[in-house]
Amino acid sequence: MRTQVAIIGGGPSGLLLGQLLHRKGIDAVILERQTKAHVLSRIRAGVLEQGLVDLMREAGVSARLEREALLHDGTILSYDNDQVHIDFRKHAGSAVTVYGQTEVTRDLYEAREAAGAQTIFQVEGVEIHGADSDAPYVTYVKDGSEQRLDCDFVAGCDGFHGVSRKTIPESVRTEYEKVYPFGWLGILSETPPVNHELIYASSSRGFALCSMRNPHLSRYYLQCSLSDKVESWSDEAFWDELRRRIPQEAAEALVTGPSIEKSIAPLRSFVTEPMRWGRLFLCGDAAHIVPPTGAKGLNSAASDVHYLYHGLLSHYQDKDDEGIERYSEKALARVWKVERFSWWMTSLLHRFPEQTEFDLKMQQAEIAYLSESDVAQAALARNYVGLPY
Ligand code: FAS
Ligand code: PHB
Repeated sequence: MRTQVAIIGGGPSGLLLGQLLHRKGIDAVILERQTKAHVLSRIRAGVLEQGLVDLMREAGVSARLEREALLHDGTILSYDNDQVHIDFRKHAGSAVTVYGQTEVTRDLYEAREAAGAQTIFQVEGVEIHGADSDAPYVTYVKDGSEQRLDCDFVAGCDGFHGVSRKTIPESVRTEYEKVYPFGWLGILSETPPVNHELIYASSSRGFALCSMRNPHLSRYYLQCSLSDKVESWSDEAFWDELRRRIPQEAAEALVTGPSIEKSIAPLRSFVTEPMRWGRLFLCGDAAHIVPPTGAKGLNSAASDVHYLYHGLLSHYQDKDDEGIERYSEKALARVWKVERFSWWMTSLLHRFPEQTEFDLKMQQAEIAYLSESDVAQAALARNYVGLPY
């Protein structure tokens, strides 16, 4: 089998790239390890930058998003009972869009199927060959038999645990990592959100986040120990702890209900350089990971897709290779700014096991400065709504 672009991974990165390429008549085959149902069962990101919304529109898959998504003009940061509202419109001239990653993925799968573009599910043993040659190809096993996919380029959109990053020789790769000494316990509940905007809450007991998917579906997170197990957290224990960490007014307004999803995610900052090796291009979580505090995981995958899509388009339409030659440089320039913002938000709002009294004073001073400084609020707002591509 042959295609122009072999895409490894049918998550949001691979699907969005595939749909954008398809709209320009560039053929791409997606190889996905799981079933579609498994991919759609994942509960992950909830906040979209305008850049991702624009890409969804360019991909022709924004109709439901534009009907159903919520627009948020700001967010609240709280520190025990002190609160500061960050006004995105005032400081960054933009809003953010609240629409779950699950729905983004669903819309992209629906469009891909309607277009008759090929996605091969439940592939095993994917291997990328000749990425540093002019004739790369991918082998994989499907239903027990070895297959080969010849291509012009390979897009490694297979997430943190995929094979693409490891295809780049260790002698070529440099990896940067920071593992945080805590995780996030997240639940989804069919209850009305506690507030019309998100609340990022820092308290002496740890961090909490009040988010949502729609007016009837709420998403909450608690900072938890890495030794915590989901099964050791009853719904009641979760709600009680959440009340202790969010501002009193919100705690009193909180509507609780049974969780319909509950999971613990570890937090890390991670970047691999370069994001390109020959005709292999890494996109999204395959190349970088951020702690979700800045709502940047999915959104930084989107900016990678933007750079790679335009690079491939110029190659095929104009025989101009500057975009693909500079892909890694351009993608990483934005990735590192996103890594910094996500690390900063995480460091500001979480409690760290080895934190000293001085460290706590630094957090309090940062929040105090934020609450009184338009400049500081503008810096946070502009990073949160999304830096330019
Ligand atoms: P993904 O990991 O989503 O997709 C990669 C795909 O490749 C998967 O479908 C996988 O099955 C497939 N794959 C892997 N190996 C393969 C192989 N060898 N062959 C074929 N296919 C293979 N971001 C936020 O902004 N906010 C959040 O709250 C948030 N919560 C998260 C919670 C968890 C548990 C995780 C893991 C991530 C979270 N993220 C969050 C980040 C998340 O949204 C990612 O940034 C986003 O999924 C990135 O999309 P992809 O790059 O497509 O990677
Ligand atoms: C979510 O709704 O899942 C969400 C929102 C904002 C974040 C992280 C997660 O920073």
